[in-house]
Amino acid sequence: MKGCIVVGEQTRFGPIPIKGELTKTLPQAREAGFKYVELNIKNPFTFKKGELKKLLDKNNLKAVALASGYPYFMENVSFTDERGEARNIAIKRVSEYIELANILESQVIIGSIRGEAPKNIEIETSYQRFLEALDKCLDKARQEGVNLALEPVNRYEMNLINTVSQGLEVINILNHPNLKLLVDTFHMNIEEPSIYASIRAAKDYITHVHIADSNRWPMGCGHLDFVKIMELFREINYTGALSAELLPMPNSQEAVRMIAEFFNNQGL
Ligand code: LER
Ligand code: MN
Repeated sequence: MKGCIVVGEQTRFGPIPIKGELTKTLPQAREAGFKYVELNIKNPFTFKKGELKKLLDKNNLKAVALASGYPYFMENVSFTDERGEARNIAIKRVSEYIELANILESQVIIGSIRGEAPKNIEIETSYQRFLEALDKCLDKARQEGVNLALEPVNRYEMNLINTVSQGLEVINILNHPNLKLLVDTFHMNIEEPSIYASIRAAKDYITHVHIADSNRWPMGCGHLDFVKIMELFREINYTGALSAELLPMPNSQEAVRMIAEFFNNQGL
């Protein structure tokens, strides 16, 4: 397993322990001892093609995953938007993240980009629009040799794909080799009857993990049992990243210190 930390540009998306310009935050992650990062970047091509890879290499960092939620937060487009044109823009943006993931040998997270299914129409219509958009992105993902990591997100943030079993259902319907699952301990704590049973059920599909305590603070600050959770990840032979996507609480510096300490104690 790989200990990883989310690094991102300034945005209203909260659970990013290290926020700011990547030219400053990537050296910060390296100095804190990290080798793996997940990137939350506004525009996949803020940096010219290849430049971001150079910046990562210079800092001895590997980007194991790219978030793709910005087009939803910044441009108000998503896979479930009622406007066909807005759905097409969302697909185009995700395709750009996929191109960047190809350059970085990374994967792309499908989380917030699915949007909030509009309340005034049947949820089934939104679900079909989501499936159709995701399927188009999967065509691109196959061409680029990149995996997409579908993330169930708790009901208070999104109204589509809240549970691990709903995520597995999408994987089953689309049946595509490039579609995998991301499990987030914070969301699972809210939605799953048993975090352990859900991880076990999804074990063949998990390609990435978001790790945070029950209150989305660093591990050890809430009431999740990380002894049991870590034992289980080892038992199922999970070899991917545990990516700390959590609030910079009580402050960014202290959060980064606690995350690094947690991974060190785990021998990661
Ligand atoms: C949102 O809470 C979250 O967990 C993100 O990873 C969604 O992309
Ligand atoms: Mn997450």
